[in-house]
Amino acid sequence: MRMRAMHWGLVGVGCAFIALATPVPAQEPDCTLPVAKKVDLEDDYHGTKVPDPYRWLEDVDADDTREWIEAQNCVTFAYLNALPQREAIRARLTELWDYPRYGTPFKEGGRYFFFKNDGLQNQSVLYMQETLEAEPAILLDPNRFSEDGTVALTTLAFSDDGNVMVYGTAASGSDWREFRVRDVVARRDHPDHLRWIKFSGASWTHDGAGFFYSRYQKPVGKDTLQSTNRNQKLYYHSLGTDQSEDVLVYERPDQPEWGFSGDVTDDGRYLVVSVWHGTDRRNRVYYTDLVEANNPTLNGPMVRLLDDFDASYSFVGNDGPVFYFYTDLDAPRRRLIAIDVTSPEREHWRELIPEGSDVLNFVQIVHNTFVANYLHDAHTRIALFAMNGRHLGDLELPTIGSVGGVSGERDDDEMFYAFTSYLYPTTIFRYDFTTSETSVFKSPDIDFDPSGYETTQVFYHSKDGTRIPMFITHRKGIRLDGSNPTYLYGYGGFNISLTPGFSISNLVWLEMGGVYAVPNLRGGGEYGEQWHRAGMLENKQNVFDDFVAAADFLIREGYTSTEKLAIGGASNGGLLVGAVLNQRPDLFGAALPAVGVMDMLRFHKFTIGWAWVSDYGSPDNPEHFPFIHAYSPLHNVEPRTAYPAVLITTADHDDRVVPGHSFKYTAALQAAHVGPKPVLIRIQTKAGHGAGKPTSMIIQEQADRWAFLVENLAMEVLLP
Ligand code: X97
Repeated sequence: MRMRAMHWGLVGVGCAFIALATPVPAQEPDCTLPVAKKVDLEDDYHGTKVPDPYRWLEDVDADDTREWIEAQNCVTFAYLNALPQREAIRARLTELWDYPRYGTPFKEGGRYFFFKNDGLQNQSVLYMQETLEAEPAILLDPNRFSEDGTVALTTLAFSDDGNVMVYGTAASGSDWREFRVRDVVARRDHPDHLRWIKFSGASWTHDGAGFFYSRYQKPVGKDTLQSTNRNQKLYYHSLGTDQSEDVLVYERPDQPEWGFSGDVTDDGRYLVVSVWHGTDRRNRVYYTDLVEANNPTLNGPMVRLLDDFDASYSFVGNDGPVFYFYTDLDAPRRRLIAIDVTSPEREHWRELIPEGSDVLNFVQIVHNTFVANYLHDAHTRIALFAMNGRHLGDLELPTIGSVGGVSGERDDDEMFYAFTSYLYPTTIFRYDFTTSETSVFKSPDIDFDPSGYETTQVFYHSKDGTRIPMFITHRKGIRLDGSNPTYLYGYGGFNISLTPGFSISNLVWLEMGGVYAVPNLRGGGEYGEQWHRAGMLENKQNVFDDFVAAADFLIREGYTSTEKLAIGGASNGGLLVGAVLNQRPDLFGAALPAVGVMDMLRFHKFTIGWAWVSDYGSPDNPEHFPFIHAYSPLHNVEPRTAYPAVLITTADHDDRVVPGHSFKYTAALQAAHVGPKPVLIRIQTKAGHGAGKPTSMIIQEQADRWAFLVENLAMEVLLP
């Protein structure tokens, strides 16, 4: 590797101006787009030399990077502030957002708990009540964690009797968690305080004396927001002790990339440990016998039940030594099996629910019934099965949509679930197993009439002929004359499915006359593991082809035209937008890549990035390098190209996809861009990858996105 300073570019900034959660002052700041300096640095990948002139932007705390960030935000916010519709959009978002909404209630130790947001509260509040009719009381209000709502509540885990709970918090959107313990009856915290937790839940032993959780070593040296996460260890924390006294339950120093997720079974008898290796869906399953639920043995041997890493196995529940899993072993759309751990050989496994034509998304046991959540063409179907696998029937759902947040225990007679769709505000339903009746439990009190809009599901053919589903939502009666502003949003990776969901942000887009289109690209989980594999590793280009084919379809069918078409995506979807922009800069009017993986040659060097090698492959592998290099957004920006209007977004505390990806990509795109359209980056402070973001910040960001599209798709907007 050679390194020599080439040309120290102009960093002409006349203002110190950073992203604020509150509206910025109207006064015009004096700033110009900084030309990022280029350094003469090159890496050799298996014989191919690849320059990395903006490597310095990876060091987010260096003075020159901070200057660059300030200058970029200065220019971006000056631009956004001057957009005529921005304030009206923000006001409309705020107005529509302001309605009370509830999460799915859940029962713990005989009491009910639920989340509620009054409307504009930055974080939803946790309530408890003795019965569904009783007056609810606040158990925990995350809005009190911080002044500006940037500390969010994450993990929740109750003891078996429901009298004490562990809760996790995340500051400024980081993946790092701190755990605390709260007495549910006294509604006061215990002194326990645990740190350096990531990618972990918590699970109590049934004596209520403590819980299992997983953590990393406290990072040394390098920034906690950049250093790599390896060597996760499984611990047991005894209530009332210092974290330094936690008992190490399992570690694998010989396998630094393995992680461990421990769950105590509902009967308190076993600790089931899922061993994960990054985002690979295949896992291992180990367990240890706690022997006595109320006097558990913590140091029993760890039994390696499923140690072949040949498929994904998700633990559902158990009847004594009989463990139930849903798995994709020999079944890419998954099935439910039972393994008796006293005779664990494969020939003794029993299949309870065979693979069907729909993907088995997840399974829970409520009322001694398997509640199976299937995806049929990317929308939910719920089927009920007896414990012996007999199909009892399907639940009737209101329309094409998604069911999430199913709650209920094995001995309950009722379950609750949330139903949502593009035009169906999230509603909580109660199902009574004794009468087989479904009723609306909580419907959102929202001033929205869906009858003026419609969602259709279309199927189009991608480049290689594959049939891809796409949801299209818009006002009824639009003319298919190519004039409609259209927002095409995709993801395409990691077996993640984009299923229909209600969002106020999208509603405002629809109100402004926009079309909202979501194709279910390959790489996702919509049709099972085969669909996922068709969009990963050397097949990743299929994802981009599917997205481009969606754009072609929308133009061909008269929904929109290039000048009126915007694309968007976040995280792996930000990579999608970046890659497609390079391949088809002529096809779109605007693009919104958010928190994207843009440097495909160095993604594995930061935080949990190495985990994505399962989907992306590794640039260090000579067989993978060519297909990765061929689409990496940073490395395929074409010099002297007129790009569409681009608003790149990232945040300073994003430790899932570090902001350096977006910084380097912005510098490259701005240097290459020769057209009249703006290419800008908006860098949010005190925010991360997205989870836990306060409502006020979401609204401000969304107003900026829509205002950017209104301007650059030349929309005429009349908001109510
Ligand atoms: C992640 O990067 C999650 C990182 C940590 N993590 C794993 N495996 C998960 C996990 O490496 O949380 C996992 C969770 C959900 C989906 C897939 C993997 C895990 C699994 C079992 C037990 C414990 C942990 N993710 C990807 C991401 O954020 C997508 C989904 C989660 N990306 C950002 C991919 C590229 C851009």
